[in-house]
Parts: sequence; C-alpha cells; structure tokens
Amino acid sequence: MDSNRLKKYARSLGLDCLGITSSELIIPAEGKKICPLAAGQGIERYTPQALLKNCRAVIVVLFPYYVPTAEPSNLSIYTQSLDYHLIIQNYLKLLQHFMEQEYPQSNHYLCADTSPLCDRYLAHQAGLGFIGDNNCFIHPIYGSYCFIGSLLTTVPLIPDKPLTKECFHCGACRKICPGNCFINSDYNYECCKSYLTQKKGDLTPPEIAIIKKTSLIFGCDECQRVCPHNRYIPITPISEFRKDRILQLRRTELLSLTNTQFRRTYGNRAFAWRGKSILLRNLEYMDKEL
Ligand code: B12
Repeated sequence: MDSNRLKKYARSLGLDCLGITSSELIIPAEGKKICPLAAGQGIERYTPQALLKNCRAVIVVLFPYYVPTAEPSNLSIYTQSLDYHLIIQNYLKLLQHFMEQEYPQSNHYLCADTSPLCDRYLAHQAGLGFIGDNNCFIHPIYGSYCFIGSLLTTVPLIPDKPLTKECFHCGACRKICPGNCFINSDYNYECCKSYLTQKKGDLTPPEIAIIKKTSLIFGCDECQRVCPHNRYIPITPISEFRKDRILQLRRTELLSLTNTQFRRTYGNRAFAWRGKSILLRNLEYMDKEL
C-alpha cells in the first residue's frame, strides 16, 4: 500500500520528512560497545516485530529542532525546548489515529527515542538522509538537528529507498570533539561530553576536563556545530520547538529548589531526566581547578 495519503496528512501537520522502511531490517555487523543509556542491545535494535506482532513496516518521521540563538547558553540545543519526547509522542499519536481510520484492522506501536530500536538506522533505511562521521543522522535540508520518531505498523506500506548521498568526511567533528570520541573513525561514547554530562556519580579528572572544555552543563553540540551539513539549515518549522525555551540554568536557582520543586518546574524538560544533583555537579565542575 502506498504512503502518499499518510505523507500528505503529515505535511498538513508540518511534518515534511516522513519515510517508510520495511520491518525486515538487515542487521549490520555493529560489534560496538553500546552505551548503557540505550534501551536496546544487539539484534533487538533491529527487530521491530518484537515490539509489535505482525509488524510489516516502520513509518519514520523526522522532527527538525534547530533554533539559532545569539545569547549565551549552558544547555544543549536539544534540551532548550519542552521535552522532545512529549512533542514527538503528540505528533505520532495523530499519525496513529490517521492510520487507524484509514486501515481499521491495523495495529501500531509508537517509538520516541526510548525504544530498543536503532532510530538512526531506521531513518537511513526510510530514505530520509545519511549517517555522518559524527555518528549523527543528517537530513539533506535540516541537517543533523532532527529528532527521530517512528510508528510501527501492521499495514504493509511500500518502503522508500535509502539515499545515496553521504557525509563530506571533512574531519571537522573529529577535530573539535571535546573528548576525542572519533579517533580511528569510530565513536567512543565513554569520552563523549554528552554522555559524561548524563553519567551518574563522581567523574574522574580526565572526564571532568572533557566537561570543562565547553560551557554546556547538559548535552554537547560541538560535533554538530562545526558540521558543514548544518551550515545553512533552516529554523525548525515545528512551533513547539521554537517556544518556551530555556537557555541557562543557574546554580543559585537550582540550589533554591527542593527536588519536588525541581520536578514541578523542570519535569517536562529533557535535561531534567537525570535529576537536579547531576546538573549541580556539572555546574561545579565548570569552576573546578584540576
Ligand atoms: C544512548 C544514546 C545516546 C548516548 C550514546 C550515543 C551513541 N552515539 O552511541 C549519548 C548520551 C552519548 C547520546 C548523545 C547524543 N544523542 Co543520543 N541517543 C541514544 C539512543 C537512546 C541509543 C543510541 C545507541 O544505542 N547508540 C549506539 C550506536 C552504535 O548506534 P546509533 O548511534 O544508534 O547509530 C549508528 C547505527 O545506526 C549505525 N548503523 C547501523 N546500521 C547501519 C546501516 C547503515 C547503512 C549505516 C549507514 C549506518 C548504520 O550507524 C550509526 C552511527 O554509528 C538513541 C535513540 C535510539 N533508540 O536509537 C538516541 C539518539 C541517537 N540520540 C540523539 C541525539 C539528538 C543525541 C545528541 C545529539 C544529543 C546532544 N546534543 O548531546 C548526542 C549526539 C552524540 C553523537 N555524536 O552521537 C538522537 C539522534 C538524532 C540524529 N539526528 O542523529 C537519537 C536518535 C534520539 C532520537 N530518537 O532522536 N545519545
């Protein structure tokens, strides 16, 4: 079945990057040590049928989130708006509703980052873009500042074809990375600043040194900031990412909040998921003499 009506409906919601991949995925030889923050390991990253019985296709949607700002910030761009998980889920529910009206016997399963599936691979297979040397999935127009959401479906939609376009391999991400994650053209999450800002416990002096290299206390944008594929990208067309943005978290403010107040104030923000103490710890590291 073709996906034109679904794509048209998605465009009417402002979602202009929707692609289809088959549920029969070729399992690549990853062989990498997967980050403990990932929900899936090995084959389960490529088995949508384990999440939805009789899954026949995966509807993959990109959610561009880039908003340029000249003001100083200590939060990664991906956490400045309302939590992207909530935004993605709302849109995917609308798409699910549309599919269930078009195909009354169909079943669906919604994925927004936290599923065991390999989101970047799905987006690549659905013909939406390519994987960069910085590990990020890159859309030809919106660059890498795109979240990926998916709707597994029992409807056998006709798959789109992967693009042939690829990364410029310019080396800019490798050079700028605060933790030198991309040495030997492989990515090592253990020295990724984004990972370290989310890792619990006391960090070692070399890990703290990586955190101190840039001003962000949650996430890291360096490998995306210097990427030439992100040079002329448009501001996100999705209004939810443009409003209610928080650019800075301050120590005095965090200290003044109890954990419950923190949850009430920031519980709907992606930077809050590891709790208040991790953010305070990272703020302290910024001033720490090594
Ligand atoms: C755990 C996790 C992290 C960890 C580890 C990241 C990592 N690269 O391993 C940490 C906390 C460090 C992290 C950081 C970030 N993350 Co994160 N993260 C995840 C999560 C939950 C699992 C990723 C994982 O297991 N990675 C293991 C590695 C080996 O696999 P991978 O990254 O999924 O992708 C590789 C495979 O697809 C592989 N591949 C496999 N088969 C094939 C086949 C072909 C043909 C090709 C070409 C490639 C290919 O190539 C990719 C690159 O190596 C995913 C959501 C999900 N369910 O997938 C989000 C996700 C990858 N993260 C996301 C984001 C936004 C980020 C940050 C940009 C946030 C930030 N600003 O700090 C950074 C980017 C860091 C980086 N350069 O990768 C987005 C990425 C969107 C995009 N455009 O790429 C995702 C997809 C969430 C989402 N649904 O939108 N993340």
